[in-house]
Amino acid sequence: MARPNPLSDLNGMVENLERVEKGLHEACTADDEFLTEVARHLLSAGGKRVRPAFCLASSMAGEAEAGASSHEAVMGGVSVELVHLGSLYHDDVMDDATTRRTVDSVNARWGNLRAILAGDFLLARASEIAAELGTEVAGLLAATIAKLCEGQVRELQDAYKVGRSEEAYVASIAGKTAALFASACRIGGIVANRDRDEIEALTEFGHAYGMAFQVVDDVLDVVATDEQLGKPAGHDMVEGVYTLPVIRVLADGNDQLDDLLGGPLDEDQRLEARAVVRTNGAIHTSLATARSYLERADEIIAPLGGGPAVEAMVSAGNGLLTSVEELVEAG
Ligand code: GRG
Repeated sequence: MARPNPLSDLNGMVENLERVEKGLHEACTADDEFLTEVARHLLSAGGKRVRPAFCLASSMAGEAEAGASSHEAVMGGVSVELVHLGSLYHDDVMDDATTRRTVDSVNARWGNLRAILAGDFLLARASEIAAELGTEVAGLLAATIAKLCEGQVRELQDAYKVGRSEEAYVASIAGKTAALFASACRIGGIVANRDRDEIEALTEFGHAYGMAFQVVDDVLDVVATDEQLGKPAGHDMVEGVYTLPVIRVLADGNDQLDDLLGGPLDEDQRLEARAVVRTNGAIHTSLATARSYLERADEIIAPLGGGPAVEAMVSAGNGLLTSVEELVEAG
């Protein structure tokens, strides 16, 4: 399932993202050849570069035309993608993941120790770049990394908890995912010297979009195939991560799912659990929740006026939902 960059139709975005790519390549270069190889592994494997694209679009929000981004906006994009990459390195160690972006995960290829160190290296590079963009961006990025960790810890604390509440889920994804989208948009606004109220609106937009993004990601884990995801499907339930559709089926009193979950799953149990969640209305209500986050995102960004960047950011939300809705209907 191709999930392209949702902002690639914005004028200048393809070229701006090429500049981000160059910056990422340089940032992933270490004195040591081996560290360079490990640090570039997931970068070379692809990825949509969604967060840099939102940073770039935010830096042009409200302008009548979109085009070449400033150097600062490009480097803002590089810094947020490096944080994302670093978090994937660490996440794959925690999950003992074997595949990411259709290739071997870093831990699978080189072991946990090297994966953690290379992840740290990427975070250090992100911090270095953020510092070049000023103390506000540096402080923001550091606080964002802390929020990612807090969100992830919330998730770990709820592992295999069949009574996990929606509030606990929302608090976790706000930290582990929405915080970085919020900061990507905020950095775009800061480096473009936007008014403070515009910077706040961009931040809130990024947060709401990031919440929808994670809900969609969690629905995809249940409805998509391994090939479509580029990693094993249904892995969240195996890992004891009970996401919104699962929480809703359990809250509905589904005994079959309740009996299956609460501990590790074998292959048959994984397939059975997926089938229960897929055939229950929770997929549709979860997508409705994602839609309401996107509606909130659109409302927040409206005061920034029209212009191609804002229009692209709004239609990115529709694209996000359409791709998964099509998959649900086809499946
Ligand atoms: C030290 C920064 C740091 C974090 C430690 C491990 C951790 C705490 C946080 C993990 C957070 C995490 C993995 C959130 C999931 C975010 C998510 C939806 C990832 C998939 O994003 P895409 O679809 O992936 O943008 P691509 O491959 O396209 O970049």
